[in-house]
Amino acid sequence: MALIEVKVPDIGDFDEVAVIELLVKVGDTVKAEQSLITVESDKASMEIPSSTAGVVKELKVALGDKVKEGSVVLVVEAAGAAAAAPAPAPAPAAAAPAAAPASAPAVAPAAAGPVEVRVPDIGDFKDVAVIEVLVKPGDKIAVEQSLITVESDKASMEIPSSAAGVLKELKVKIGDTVNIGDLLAILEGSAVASPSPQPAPQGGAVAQPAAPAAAAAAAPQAASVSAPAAPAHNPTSAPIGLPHASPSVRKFARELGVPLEEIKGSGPKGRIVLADVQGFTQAVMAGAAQTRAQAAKAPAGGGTGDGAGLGLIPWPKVDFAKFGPIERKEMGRIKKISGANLLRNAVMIPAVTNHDDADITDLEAFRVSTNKENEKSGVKVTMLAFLIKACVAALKKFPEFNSSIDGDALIYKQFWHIGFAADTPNGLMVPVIKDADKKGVLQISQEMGELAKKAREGKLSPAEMSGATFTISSLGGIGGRYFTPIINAPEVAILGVCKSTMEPVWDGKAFQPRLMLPLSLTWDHRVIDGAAAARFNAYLGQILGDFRRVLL
Ligand code: CAO
Repeated sequence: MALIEVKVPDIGDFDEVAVIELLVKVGDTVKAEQSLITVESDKASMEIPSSTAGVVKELKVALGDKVKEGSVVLVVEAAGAAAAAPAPAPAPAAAAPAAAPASAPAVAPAAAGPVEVRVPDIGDFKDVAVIEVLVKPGDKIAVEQSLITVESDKASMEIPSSAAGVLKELKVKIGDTVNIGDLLAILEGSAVASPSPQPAPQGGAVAQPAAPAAAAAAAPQAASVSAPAAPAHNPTSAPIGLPHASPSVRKFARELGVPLEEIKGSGPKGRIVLADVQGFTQAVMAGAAQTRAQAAKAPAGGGTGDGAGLGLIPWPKVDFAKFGPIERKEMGRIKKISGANLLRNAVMIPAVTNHDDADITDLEAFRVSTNKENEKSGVKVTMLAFLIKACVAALKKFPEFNSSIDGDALIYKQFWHIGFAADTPNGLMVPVIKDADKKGVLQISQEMGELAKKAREGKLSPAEMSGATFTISSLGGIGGRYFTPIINAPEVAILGVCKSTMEPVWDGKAFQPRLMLPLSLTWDHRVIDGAAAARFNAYLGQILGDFRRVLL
């Protein structure tokens, strides 16, 4: 194993640049060309890539340090072939491009007629994307004034004007890709930089991975314009200036469609870091924040149901009568209320559903015999009552399923109130069996019968429908195989149950006829992960397979 010093390669004309982000830490495994740090001057920000693959042994720079070509960034323990590779030699300075802004262009006498401004040498970069347009037709442009910002995956840079004059026509727009020599703008010229930008000879810098020299090849950089300290997010406030973020953060935000200019940066000088973009996205998804676009579209008092508040295209409006006879019926009150709740829960909860089967052969036999014995009592023991007891046991074993999100915290409830979905002529209702942990299956069956009857008669009180910590939705009496129930917020999970069927199950020697119950557990991924959900279902299956386990 060889220890290799990774150094700052040729970064063009820039003498000393500040380290503004550390993208790796000691112990990390890095690939060749992986970005290690972000540096920034007043002209550009760029990520410095690793020249070798290996494990980071020592970081030689800290935030705020100044580095230049040849400065050691870190020490990597390289493995295999990479170990044999020499430490990256600083690239020859020959790469410094002709259009490097540091060498102020001389201004030639006024040019008559229109003047073309083209993309100067931007090093090894090909097809870089235009991410910002900084001027508009009619603007008076000074020599070296930035016209557009372009960005690769490693660096962002502003492209300066080589001439002064009035902008007559802009030849590029956001999203276009540009290369050296592409026509950017036409000015009604008054002065031309001399010499006008020419593709520079491709020097050593281009051999450097990610060629940060290309960033230096360009002029003042949008991301480096120090944005004033950003206020807390307020979607109605005006933009706070050009966002201050590294290229990778910009790229990440762009991929998610996140408006970077609306994010408050938590890095040095208000710089937007990856965590800020993630935090903002989570807040918007949870409804705790809105983008300016959402705020502009959202009607006062909430959504209209047409998707505008979500930034979606409007709901299709179709004149159905054109296609055949129709009848219009207002939706009932319960359908309207439950519909609004279901929509919110479906949109706001990152929900995942795990499907599983439980062997209830013995449990069903026990249920049938119990009902025979209790025929006279008039209380029928239902499979759902057993499921409620089994779920309580699983909720006790996996307490996060019985929790609720409260801001950045989880509320773990020390009570087990189980809601069950009841199909009524007026729509879906969810009565709640309170303190199901303290009740027997017979009592639960009896209460369920009473609550389901009340639900169908529209006589449930609000108290009888509140306080649930977990819900079961059973379609077992009707049919179906699996489905994906929607979580009943602020709960974090719901169990869907379908019709049990006799199936051939392999016992290691032969197929046995077993009564299998399909289970569909939907869970909130902010609170629960897939492994926990699989364990919850497996445990539930064990209990339903042998109900004596409830006692353990
Ligand atoms: N597999 C096979 N059969 C089942 C079963 C299962 N998982 N669960 C119940 N059954 C059978 C029962 O054995 C019973 O059959 P018998 O009449 O022959 O004894 C029949 O189905 C009715 O069962 P039940 O009276 O025990 O009622 P239940 O406990 O299944 O359901 C209630 C009660 C209120 C949940 C139900 O009436 C209901 O409304 N279900 C619909 C819930 C719903 O709409 N969920 C979807 C919400 S998302 O839109």
